[in-house]
Amino acid sequence: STQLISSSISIMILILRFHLKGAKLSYGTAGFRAEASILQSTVFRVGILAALRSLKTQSVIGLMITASHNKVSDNGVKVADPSGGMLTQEWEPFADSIANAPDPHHLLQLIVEFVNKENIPLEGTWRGEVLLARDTRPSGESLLEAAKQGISSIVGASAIVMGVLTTPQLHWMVRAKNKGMKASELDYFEQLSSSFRCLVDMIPQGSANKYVSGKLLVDGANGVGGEKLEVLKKLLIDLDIETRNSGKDGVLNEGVGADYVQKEKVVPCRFGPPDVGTRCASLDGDADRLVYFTVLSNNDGRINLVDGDKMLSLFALFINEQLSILNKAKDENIDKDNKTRVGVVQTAYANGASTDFLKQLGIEVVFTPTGVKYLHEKAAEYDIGIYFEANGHGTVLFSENFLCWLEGRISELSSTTKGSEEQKAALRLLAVSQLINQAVGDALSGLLLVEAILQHMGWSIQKWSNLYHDLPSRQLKVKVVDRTAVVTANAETLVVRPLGIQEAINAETAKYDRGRCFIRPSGTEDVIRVYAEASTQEAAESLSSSVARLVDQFLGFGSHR
Ligand code: G16
Repeated sequence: STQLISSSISIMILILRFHLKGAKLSYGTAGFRAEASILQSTVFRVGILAALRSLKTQSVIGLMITASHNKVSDNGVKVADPSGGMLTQEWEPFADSIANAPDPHHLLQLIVEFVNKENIPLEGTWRGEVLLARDTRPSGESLLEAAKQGISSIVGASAIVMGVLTTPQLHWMVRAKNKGMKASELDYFEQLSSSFRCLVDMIPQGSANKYVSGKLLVDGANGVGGEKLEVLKKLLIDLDIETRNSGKDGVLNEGVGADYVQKEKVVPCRFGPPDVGTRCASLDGDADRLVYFTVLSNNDGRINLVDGDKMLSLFALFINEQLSILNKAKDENIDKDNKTRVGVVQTAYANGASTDFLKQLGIEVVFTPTGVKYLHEKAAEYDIGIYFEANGHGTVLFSENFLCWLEGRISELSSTTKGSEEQKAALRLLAVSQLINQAVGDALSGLLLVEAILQHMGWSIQKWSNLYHDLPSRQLKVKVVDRTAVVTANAETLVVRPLGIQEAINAETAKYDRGRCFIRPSGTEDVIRVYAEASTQEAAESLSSSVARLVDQFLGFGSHR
């Protein structure tokens, strides 16, 4: 079409400025990530993709510039679909091919072919709209500019710059805008704070114990999450939060943040012996992950980690409790054949003890490969789907059907038994659905839900942590010549290629009591990850080191760390 040709011309011109530099890129676990200086062309091209996605879906799309937990010199780009979730996996091959097109001619050809194949309407009244945001990385500003140019190279498409946001805030805004709801940053903060308030107001008399009024210390990873928490906490009268590592004097993700705390199991910078006994939490670089911890008293910098699995368990317990209050009161005719389906989604990284605990609660547990895009998709199959990676990335999804039923039940109970336990349980579930981000895992909304539930239960972090005892585990990463040489199956628990390595891993694992071990190529770093679990910490360390050596042997040179 004429428009495509004219937009193609602007692509041609711009691409000369944004030419491809460096390595082959892949959309990976969560978008393209690399050293920031080679990303201009990639981000420009993803801008084009986002505009086309907006035209295809006739909806608002999001584009986020972030490399989340990676080091500050890296950056990345990912796309949020109309639902606020991750870009549909069906478009990932197109993303890969345009990101790696060697020259403007090839790029143009790929775009034209794709527009035709997908029947993307270029001439309708909807011209495409993309919300753009970035985290606090210094390279973000110029990459955002490249994204803007990419979007506007599709004639008529508009790029709306939302500025510095957490990744989940942008996803939330995309979802809200497409649902015709209020979608500003202030609306986000107001929704979180009012639903939190609602949960706190319905706490049963006498259950809130003294500890909860104690301070919560939050490590902001020297990133955007700390900044935003400072704003949010002004709206929260029931929480005493002290934010550290909010970016003023430290480097993003360096010795701080949820990834560091969870992997190394040590205190982040600016936490130490005076904090023993205090409830602490850590956000990652773009605030889509959250872990809790306490500082151990032996003064060696080690922590008791309360990870994504424990958060998931806490949420599952609370939701189950509310459902059983609601179901107890249920009229024989209501929802008789339609029992609420609650499902939990985990990955191979989930601690074995957490899976046992959840199964004992009678909850259905399923596994997917790493990457919230997989977990989210699976969780959406349930009435209430709770998903978490051990690294603290996750959320709780409520189906439209369930919410519709719940709202009906609330109005019915308001006219019959107003103020009853059943009505409160229903209202709590509704508040949870408004508090916890329905688009993607969100450290800020997750933190408020944890705090509300702890207050509701009257639990200390120790009590929460004692729900079950984690099996000792260790995670390592190994540099190899080509990480794509590792191909896995069965939710990443089995290596199919290179041949022979799985047998070697099995033989090693069999030497350890309660041993479990798997390897997988990272989708965000150029490494192979090794995870090992066993009945003692020494055994977990030893199993992970032996398997890391196997990875070295099978996949080339390099020393693991
Ligand atoms: C991203 C993904 C997560 C994943 C993590 C690590 O998190 O969203 O689902 O667990 O990367 O992935 P990998 O082990 O493949 O490197 P984030 O917080 O970095 O966006």
